[in-house]
Amino acid sequence: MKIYFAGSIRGGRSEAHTYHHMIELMKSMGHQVLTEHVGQLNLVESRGDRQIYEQDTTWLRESDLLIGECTIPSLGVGYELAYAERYEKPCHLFYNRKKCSLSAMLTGNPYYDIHPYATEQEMLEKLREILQTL
Ligand code: 6K6
Repeated sequence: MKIYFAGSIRGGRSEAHTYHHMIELMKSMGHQVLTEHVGQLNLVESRGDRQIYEQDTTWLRESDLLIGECTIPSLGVGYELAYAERYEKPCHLFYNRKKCSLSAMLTGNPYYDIHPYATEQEMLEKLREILQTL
């Protein structure tokens, strides 16, 4: 499956290690992660914003599903989630319930499959379970 992984970049990088572990799990199960750079720990922005927007929206349209880690509020991730809904991509959203209270615009929208978690281990187990059913 082609997976679009969404996680905060300019919104803040304090959960980048979690993104990295999620992406490693998806790849280890044979999936293609289109946005692997989101999990890079030392991320260097080299492209212009227009190019980023065009590439990411193209990848979103090409993807089979979106996996989002939403603990850190990010305008870019919020935009991607609405875009994915518009193109009817299945969306599984994760957030650490000890660190944030997710926006009602996501938790109130039945389109999204939302998975609150308390530990990274618990979240990775749930992610593995979801990927096994694909
Ligand atoms: C180069 C290497 C790593 O990052 C860059 C340049 N920046 C971006 N590259 C690719 N996608 C991006 C970049 N900035 C934001 N995005 C997309 O928006 C990602 O797919 C993320 O899921 C989301 C993050 O949005 P912000 O608002 O937190 O930046």
